[in-house]
Amino acid sequence: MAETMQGLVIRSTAGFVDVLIAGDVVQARIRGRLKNTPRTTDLCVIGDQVLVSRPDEQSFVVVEVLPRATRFSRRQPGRGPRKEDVLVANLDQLMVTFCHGRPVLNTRLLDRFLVIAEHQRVQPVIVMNKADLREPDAPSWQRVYESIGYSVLTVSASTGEGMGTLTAALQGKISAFVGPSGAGKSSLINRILPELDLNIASVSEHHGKGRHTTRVASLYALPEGGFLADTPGIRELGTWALSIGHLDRCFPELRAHRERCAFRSCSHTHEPQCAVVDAVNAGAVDRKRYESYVLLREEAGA
Ligand SMILES: Nc1nc2c(ncn2[C@@H]2O[C@H](COP(=O)(O)OP(=O)(O)O)[C@@H](O)[C@H]2O)c(=O)[nH]1
Ligand SMILES: [Mg+2]
Ligand SMILES: [Zn+2]
Repeated sequence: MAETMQGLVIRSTAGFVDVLIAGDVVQARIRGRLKNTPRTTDLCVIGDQVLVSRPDEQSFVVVEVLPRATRFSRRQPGRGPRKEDVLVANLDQLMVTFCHGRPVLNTRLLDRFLVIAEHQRVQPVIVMNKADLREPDAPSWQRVYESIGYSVLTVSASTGEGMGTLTAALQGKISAFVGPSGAGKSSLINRILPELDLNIASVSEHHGKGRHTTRVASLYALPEGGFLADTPGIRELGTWALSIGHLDRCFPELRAHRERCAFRSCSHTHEPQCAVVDAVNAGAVDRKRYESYVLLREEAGA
């Protein structure tokens, strides 16, 4: 039996994967026997650690996919037993990117990204780009999110401000950038990985079609270690339908209060003796965050 080597899947196309093994990238096919094993999840995606064998000089074969520590996924639409659509295995953090200037910060959308990250057990980091356009005082929303425990990195892809801190935060981790069109995600990624040369659109061009034509999922290696994940599914994150029971668990600042509601299954909307509503009225929980909770709850049909 040939010796196997462990590697990281960095690109996935139909039937083949690119695997990074000790600094080299090899293209490998997936062993047929693996493909035929019944499963409820994707067999092999970017971020997976795999064992690869080399039956002859020319070919590499994935013989085993190692268990995933975490996965960033969504349910395939439709009824009946649904297969999980895993976008990235072992994703460590979601860089939730907004900006000063335009497009204006939409805290509802910010909360939606944070909830998706919490639900997927991926660490969210708030990135505020276009620092060159910011007002002198730190905005009040920033204090709210920092008090909850989220970190806010202020950066500028134009001037380079804060890029050292951002690069350090990415080091050694698998990260993905999400956020509204026009916030400067491509500009930031280009600054971090200039050889990628992503397409940057002027804000006015952002409603046009034909961008992001590639459907391939990739991990891009960072010079200092770590990877950026790029998949069409992550780009569409802003439109994900939420179907989350226990949505209140995805709002970290509610955790301390929800235990003290009179009703165990309190929805924190209309019940008497609701400790969450009391906390909002007392100013201990931010009212806009609570409003996001109520709106997302309605959307989730919970
Ligand atoms: N003033 C300023 N403009 C920026 C900065 N970063 C990006 N932009 C501009 O914002 C627009 C959208 O950038 P892009 O990277 O395409 O955003 P994406 O849609 O999030 O990928 C472009 O016109 C960029 O030139 C920045 O740090 N400061
Ligand atoms: Mg872009
Ligand atoms: Zn309650």
